[in-house]
Amino acid sequence: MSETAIAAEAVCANYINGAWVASHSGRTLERRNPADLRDLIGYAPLSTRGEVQEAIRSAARAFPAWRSEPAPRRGRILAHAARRLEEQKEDVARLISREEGKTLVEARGELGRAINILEYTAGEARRLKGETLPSELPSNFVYTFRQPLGVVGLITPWNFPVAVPIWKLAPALVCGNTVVWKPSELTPFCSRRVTEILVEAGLPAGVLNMVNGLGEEAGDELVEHPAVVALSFTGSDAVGAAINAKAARQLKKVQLEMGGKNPVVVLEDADLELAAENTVTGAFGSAGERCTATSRVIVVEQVADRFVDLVARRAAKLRTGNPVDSGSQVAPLVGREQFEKVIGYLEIGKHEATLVCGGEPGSGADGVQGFFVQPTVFDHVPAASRLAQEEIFGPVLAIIRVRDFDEAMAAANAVRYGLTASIFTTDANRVFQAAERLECGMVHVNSPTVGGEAHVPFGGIKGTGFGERECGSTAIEFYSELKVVYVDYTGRKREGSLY
Ligand code: UN1
Repeated sequence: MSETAIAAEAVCANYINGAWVASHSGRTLERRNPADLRDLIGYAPLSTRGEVQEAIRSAARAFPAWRSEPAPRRGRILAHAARRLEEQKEDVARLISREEGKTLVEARGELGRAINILEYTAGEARRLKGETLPSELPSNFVYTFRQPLGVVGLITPWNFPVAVPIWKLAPALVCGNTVVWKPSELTPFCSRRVTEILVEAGLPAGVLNMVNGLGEEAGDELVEHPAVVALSFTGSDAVGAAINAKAARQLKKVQLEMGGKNPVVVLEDADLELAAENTVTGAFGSAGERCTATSRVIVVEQVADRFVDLVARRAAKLRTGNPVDSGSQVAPLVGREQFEKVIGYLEIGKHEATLVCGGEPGSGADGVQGFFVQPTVFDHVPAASRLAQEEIFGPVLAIIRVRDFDEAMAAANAVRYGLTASIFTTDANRVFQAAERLECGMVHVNSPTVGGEAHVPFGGIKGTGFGERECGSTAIEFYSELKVVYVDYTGRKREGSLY
């Protein structure tokens, strides 16, 4: 279809200065249901830098009034948004499934998390606290309090098109910042819905601006524009590093949440059934398209054959298929680019390791064409191979065999990422030793590598994370500035001095 033939209403609008406005770039990206390529959803506009600048100006104008709004009132808007999202939950879950491809069950899970974040952050509005400190000086009162940063730029991915934007937007807004949000161009209809819900909940014009577009154009304008004082980004480490390098020149505050190569460590004393069950959940849930997905298993040789067998049996039973059907357990990948990348890794894996199951594209309902990949397990994966080192973001699991606990810790840490790790063991000492030694931001014991909660900080170290953690109390720290105030109430010239 030529660009001119696209009906205007099929293209998502941007939301700038309290109004839905069509992009005038004349460029769009087509979005089809990844489970059924016959289903055309619509188009994302690829907005220009000028349109992003307009959104930034709108956010800057709205800032003085929004920062003066009492925080509990800002929080109430988030509480309204939580209720709206709850009311629309089933409908939004279907939209996520259709546009991003995850199963309906997974989409409902994502929305449950988004609602929790809105509720939690609404409560945080009443707890934006500072501290009081004693001074060495007589009759001096010292206190700290938090202030907003200004206009913040948010750049979000497609794999959690509602929850991740909300976990950035909610704390940014509650702290009194105004926002320009550049969502992924692959999920424009979910982004539109998130914006609608927040706006209908009562956000004043200009406080939230949403501009669709490409990272290298619309996103880059946010990174480079001097009026944007802070950036929060979730996506690949290559893009994150580039954002940070540019933002550093203007000393912008930056928060990056990037890739993962998360291991499950299975020791000889583990409950192997439990370990296999949780490995499969972590590796193949959301088709492996989450930064916390399990992509490596590090298993001690003594139990490796038994463990691999248990995993393979479970993986072989999982069915790909239409994500809205309750019988489908493995969702399609989000789009062609991701699909081709993952298929490429299947070929790499066949050369580097031993294929245990899967290894081919999967099929949709009744042979409908979609971006399905069979859940795939490779065994005897060399620790330095590409399969063991690179983030695949698909339903592909690499099994690495080691001799003992020490070797397991070394293998777990021998990647450039550090988001999550799980350990399966019944030895309490090993649990605490592993918690200390694993180089990552989040450790799970006898449970999958995925998942988190609204009030718990989320993020990683090494090539995964930069800046404060998202969610929980650390999100408030990122989106606000701490100010220290000294009040001398002696009413006379200071006696003594401070150094
Ligand atoms: C989770 O597994 O807890 O992009 C959610 C991502 C993450 C969200 C993961 N930021 O996959």
